[in-house]
Amino acid sequence: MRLYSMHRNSAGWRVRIALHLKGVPFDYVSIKSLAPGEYQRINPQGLMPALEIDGRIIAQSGAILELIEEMHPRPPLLPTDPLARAAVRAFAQLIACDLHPLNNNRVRKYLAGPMSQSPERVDAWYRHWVAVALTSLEETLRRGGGGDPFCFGAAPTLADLHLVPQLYNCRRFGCDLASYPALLSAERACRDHPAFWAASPEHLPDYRGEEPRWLTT
Ligand SMILES: N[C@@H](CCC(=O)N[C@@H](CS)C(=O)NCC(=O)O)C(=O)O
Repeated sequence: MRLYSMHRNSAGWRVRIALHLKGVPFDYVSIKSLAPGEYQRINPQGLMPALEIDGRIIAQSGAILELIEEMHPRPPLLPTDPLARAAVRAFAQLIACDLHPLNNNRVRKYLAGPMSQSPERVDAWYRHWVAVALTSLEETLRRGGGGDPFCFGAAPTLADLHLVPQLYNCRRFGCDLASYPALLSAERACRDHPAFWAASPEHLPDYRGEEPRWLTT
């Protein structure tokens, strides 16, 4: 298995956590540039991550996570109860489908470039959508008992895999996270987990110290 990603690529970080949780060995290939060209020959969409397995390329972190779960079911990334599974998926999808696509690099670049928005307005855009999403996620955990110690109970699930990179990203963009104690509590539990530790940006060969270390943010 070969994972094409870079250290702060949050969708790729989700996949790295899953691989470490399940103890699946993989080669990490650091992508230096997403400019049209070489990487698009691997993933036509030009976004990270992509997983190469048996010579085939799979894109989209959600599809990759499902594949990993199907090939390596233990430990599971979802609870056994169907309703609990749906709740975990809903939490993860709020991040992957509703928040992340609004705030990723290419969207911010488009706002700043062709849409002529100032850095302050682009940051305001980012923080607005973060606040909308994190408020819902916090309330979701609060209603469910929240952070016990992970988002949905005693073991990490897809919810935690999506939450950790997202919160790291929020801090990089100066978001105040004080209003989300249940999310922060689940994140603290992840920090004590070796799989999350191993998957964090500062443990990757392409981390050069430009961004904060996850474990000390
Ligand atoms: N839905 C995709 C999103 C992939 C994505 O947006 N990846 C980001 C990094 S986290 C990326 O490659 N961004 C490059 C850019 O925005 O220019 C997935 O989950 O894999």
